[in-house]
Amino acid sequence: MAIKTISTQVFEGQKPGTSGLRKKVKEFQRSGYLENFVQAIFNTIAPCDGHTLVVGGDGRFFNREAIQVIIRMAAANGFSRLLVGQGGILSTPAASCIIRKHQARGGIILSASHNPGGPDGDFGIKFNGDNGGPAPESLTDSIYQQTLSIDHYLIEDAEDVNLDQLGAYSLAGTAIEIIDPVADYADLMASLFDFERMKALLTNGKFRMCFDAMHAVTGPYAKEIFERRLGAAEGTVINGVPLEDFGGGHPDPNQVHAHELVALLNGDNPMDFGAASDGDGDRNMVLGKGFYLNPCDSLAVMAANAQYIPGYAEGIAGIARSMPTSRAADRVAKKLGIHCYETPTGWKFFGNLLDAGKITLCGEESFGTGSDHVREKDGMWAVLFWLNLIAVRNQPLGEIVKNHWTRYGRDYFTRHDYEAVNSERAADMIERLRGQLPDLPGREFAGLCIESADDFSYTDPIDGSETCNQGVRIFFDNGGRVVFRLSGTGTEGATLRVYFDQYQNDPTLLGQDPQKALATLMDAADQVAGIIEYTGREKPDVIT
Ligand code: VG1
Ligand code: CO
Repeated sequence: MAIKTISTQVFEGQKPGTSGLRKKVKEFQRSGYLENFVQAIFNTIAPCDGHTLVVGGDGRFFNREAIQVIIRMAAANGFSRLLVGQGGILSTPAASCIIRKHQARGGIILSASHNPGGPDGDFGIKFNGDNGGPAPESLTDSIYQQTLSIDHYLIEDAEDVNLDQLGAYSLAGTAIEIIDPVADYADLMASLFDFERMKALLTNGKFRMCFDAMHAVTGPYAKEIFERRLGAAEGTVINGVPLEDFGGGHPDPNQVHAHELVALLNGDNPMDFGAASDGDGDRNMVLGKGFYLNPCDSLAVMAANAQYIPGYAEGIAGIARSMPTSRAADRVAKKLGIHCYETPTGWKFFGNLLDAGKITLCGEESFGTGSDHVREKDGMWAVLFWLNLIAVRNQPLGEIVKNHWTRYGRDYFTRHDYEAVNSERAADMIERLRGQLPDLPGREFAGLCIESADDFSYTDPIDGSETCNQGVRIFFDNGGRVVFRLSGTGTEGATLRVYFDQYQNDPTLLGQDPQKALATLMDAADQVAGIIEYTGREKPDVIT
């Protein structure tokens, strides 16, 4: 075996977005494309000598090939130890857990999350640091700079490693351990939640639940935790085998894509509790009997009830939410006398706050919730939190949330996505909005008057770093808010996201359909921004 130095040429556009580098599989299959990016990571975090690296992915098409390349490159770059999930599998939160538990230098996670997989689908790669969290912008910027000047990479000339066999191998002085992807993570969950109580609920012969793993990474985790450790009936986990193309589905846990699950929680004889996760296991959708739980409400209700959960029984230090997430959590923070931070979209912005102990819980409207137990959002964790809460409060999910609204009022929220729209037109729309910002206050649209408008920027309270242009926010005099931003995870054209939220505390108006409750705000948003005109679409592609 020998280290080979391979000459390479720069690929344009290897700039990480909201969550790592995401491109079409075809792009990643270009000779040297993956290698350049991986070498750029190693150059940025050098020296690698003597360090441990965690490697795994969501099991999508190209996962195994990519892992073999990364193993050989990591060995050539001097890592002393690699921890690789069996079968190439590691959910994003499990990777975060393993990095922390084994004091690794970091981890490489292969995933395009909820984006479709398969030969014509998407692939992605992200680097997480030694705290287990996504690389901050300063690091992703350095990695990108490296990709612009790279001219060679290092790779060990060696055979493929058997990813399916647990055990230890040695490759040119690097110890390669193929590890159980689930065990450390499941143990962490057992340390946070009251498994005994949850087991009693799941085996009482009355409570019925279903977990939809959407043929993505959470299948093995859900089977171990729900069916083995918590005693739920076999078959509780559906679509539980990770498939390279997610069974042709779209592993995005929302009501549109997890329709099989939604049907089980509605209609005749609905189940009591349902949940789904995404491609890499960091998102969650939680449903009660005939009840949809909005992720913004999920964060707020969790914060208000954290004392019921063993891992959080001593109280929470603070909360953070991404800017477009509704302000429901802010109300809970106020009542608890703790701070609620507002960060840009993307989990990487929570890392410093978590590391500094400023926050315990954090969340995003995009089906992401998590805590200081790892440094990623965590789908299974969120589902277990809810199950634990239901077991302790002995109330159905819908009732817990409705009680919360009665106490705090309800922040109606919805997000409209316009996918694969013309990139230039979408950019023009946002540019025009930015240009209008100073003139918007005082103007009226659809009968609502604008109070203030800005483009969100954030100064990290821990390291002082600044992040600008994170979304146009428009605040109306009725308390409503509309946010416009372009996605940083899409791979085709542009995806425009429009977020609406509005507070309501009239007890007779807490049970409306959000699409109706927010209808006037939607009219106003279209009038201000010209959504229909710029996108050429009459209505959004996805509503969450
Ligand atoms: C989206 C979500 C964002 C989330 C990100 C990564 O980003 O809006 O809240 O953090 O995906 O989640 P964007 O830039 O497309 O809006 V995941 O589960 O795809 O890693
Ligand atoms: Co994800």
